[in-house]
Amino acid sequence: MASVKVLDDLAKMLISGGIEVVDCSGVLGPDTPLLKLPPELAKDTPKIEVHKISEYDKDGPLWAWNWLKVGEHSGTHFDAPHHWITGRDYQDGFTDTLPVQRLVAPVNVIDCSKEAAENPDFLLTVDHVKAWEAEHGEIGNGEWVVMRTDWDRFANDEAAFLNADSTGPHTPGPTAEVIEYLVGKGIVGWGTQCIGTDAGQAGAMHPPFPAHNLLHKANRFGLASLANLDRLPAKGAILIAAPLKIEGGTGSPIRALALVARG
Ligand code: 23J
Ligand code: MN
Repeated sequence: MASVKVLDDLAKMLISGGIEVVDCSGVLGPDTPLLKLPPELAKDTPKIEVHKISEYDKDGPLWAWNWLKVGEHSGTHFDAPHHWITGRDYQDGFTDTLPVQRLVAPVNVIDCSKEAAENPDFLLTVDHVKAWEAEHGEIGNGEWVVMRTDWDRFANDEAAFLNADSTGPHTPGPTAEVIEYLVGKGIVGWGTQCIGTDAGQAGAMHPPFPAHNLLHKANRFGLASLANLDRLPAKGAILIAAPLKIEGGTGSPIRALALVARG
């Protein structure tokens, strides 16, 4: 069976390091940056708390363990279709019902790090994506697409990560047209290195929060606060991005892992 040889080769390459597993998640803890919404408009996700149950002490002499208070949309995380009103009716749009076959897929990494460094409000356009495809190859059905901005360098500083002023947050993201274009290509999902899948100023776009609106309307997934995308090739890596199987969940923190060929 051909598939046996593929998995046998993969296993050998994983053991030898010929395929590297790159950690595309940031640290999840009390200092992880969290989304801030206008208080008159909406409730925020709560601060992350890590509570010790025991650490080899009177509350558990031989073991250490914690319990967590954490919102679904915290840190490096997954957006399921039911997260947005446009995706509300998909029965397979929850963390416990979505098709896991789709979560392990080739990843296209669009490098916008230079543009984002020059302009925190940088928006990725269809022309830019088409130019990227002309250079690296077409984006295919069932694949992930992620926007590299190297924003993870701010992940230890919430103010810098959110980059908000009196006019709101200023972080890079996609235009509505890019998400429409990629959904048309059949992508499984779209990911960014910022607090959400949309740009900081996306509340004023048409439709508001176009990545959320258009991805989830089409039963596609979102990934936010991804890390270490500078360690991935433009094409050729496999991304594994799987949410916890939360009952009726709309998202979940993830340990995003990329398989990258070395040498
Ligand atoms: C709720 C409302 C607006 C946004 C978000 C959540 C996210 O970015 C998220 O984590 O999905 S923009
Ligand atoms: Mn989210």
